[in-house]
Amino acid sequence: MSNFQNKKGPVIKQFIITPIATVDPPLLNAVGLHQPYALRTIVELITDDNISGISEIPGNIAIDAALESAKNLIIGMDPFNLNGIRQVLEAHFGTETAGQRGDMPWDQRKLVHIFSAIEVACLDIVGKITNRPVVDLLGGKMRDAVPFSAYLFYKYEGAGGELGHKIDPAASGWAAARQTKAVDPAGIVAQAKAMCAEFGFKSLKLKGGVFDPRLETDSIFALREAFGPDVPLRIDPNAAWTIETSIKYGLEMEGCLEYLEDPTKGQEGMAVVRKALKTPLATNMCTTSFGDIPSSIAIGSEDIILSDHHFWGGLRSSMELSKICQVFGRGLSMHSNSHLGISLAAMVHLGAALPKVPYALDTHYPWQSDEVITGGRFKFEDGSVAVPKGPGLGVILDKIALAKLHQNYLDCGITVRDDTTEMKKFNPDWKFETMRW
Ligand code: GKR
Ligand code: MG
Repeated sequence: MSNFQNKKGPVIKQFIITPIATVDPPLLNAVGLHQPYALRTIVELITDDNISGISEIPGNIAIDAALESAKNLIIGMDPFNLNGIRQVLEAHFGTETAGQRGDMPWDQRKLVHIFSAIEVACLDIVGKITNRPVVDLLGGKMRDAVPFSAYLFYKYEGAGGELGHKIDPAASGWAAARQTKAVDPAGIVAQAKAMCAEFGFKSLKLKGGVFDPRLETDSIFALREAFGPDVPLRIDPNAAWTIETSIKYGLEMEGCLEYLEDPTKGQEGMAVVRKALKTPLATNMCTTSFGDIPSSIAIGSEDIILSDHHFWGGLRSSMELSKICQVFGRGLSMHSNSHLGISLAAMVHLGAALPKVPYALDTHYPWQSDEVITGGRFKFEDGSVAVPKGPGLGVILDKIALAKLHQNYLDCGITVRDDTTEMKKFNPDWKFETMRW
């Protein structure tokens, strides 16, 4: 037997799950309003030779319980054996259907979240053991920095966190703009200017599905007017528009949009809209898993899939998705939810490994002010983030910040994301309606 076969691999000996709550301003979407804190869960895996790997996923009490239930299955496994880990988790959680994703703009499935958390932390460990960055484990770096898009939101006044819907009078620069109300085209243009001045973004995405599509379409025209025809624009109503509304306003915005994201619900509806428009359609809602690909291809529901490693089962699955997109002529970009630097680092490694990045990726990062890694928040240059240097993810967990954000979680009392209940505080009659307009 060779030395290689004799060598015993590392094993995972500790699995630490820490729910955290991070300050989030009152951003509006089709479901309602962001709560004053966004939930994330930080996972740390530690091997028998004390190598630690970390990851971050969207948090809620059910996901944390699911992670907890996977703990004893994963302890004792080799972090290099991601196929084996996946098999164990599939046997534990069973097959998930597309329906389990739910109607919300964000995904409710468990297996994909849990595998993503474990896979990213294992890749961080493997990178540290082999002294290679995660991008190399995904096949190698195709670019040194990854471009992101500005993510504009209609919003109420407020800074989030303890201040809730109040503002911090001491804030300046983007921190001041981040708490400013934006409920009309002029507010969105001012927000876009402040965000681009701070982060240097070269593309703009507007979260829609909030107000009458007339006002939202006018916001796009106002952005076009303010930024000129060379800045790519997108709008994402999160499927709140009917097919007729999507076609009507889609035709109005024809020639003005880089892509129209999830105007309407479901692959069939998207396919009808897509046939009526020249503007490409993108989705993070109707084609969200490998099981959705055959029908997407058969009926032509979108042009661009907005992947998200938290929802597609990790970074390697996202690389597999990129191959499928290439074969079937789909573009690929990335979706985002409120997140901190561990998720951003993983997105950047993935973005750097993809064969092509034809569209700047989504990120909510400018809306967050907290951080859970040492060295502070990531810097954006000209709208891009450089691939972190160092082995693995190239970021280190800040244990003091983690403890503070965990305390926020314990104090704030939020255990699930619930934008509808938050909105009812302003409008008691509010209810979430799929296809409101
Ligand atoms: O943060 O309100 C939000 C977004 O609406 C988010 O939840 C969506 O998942 O950004 C997302 C999207 O592109 O649909
Ligand atoms: Mg979207």
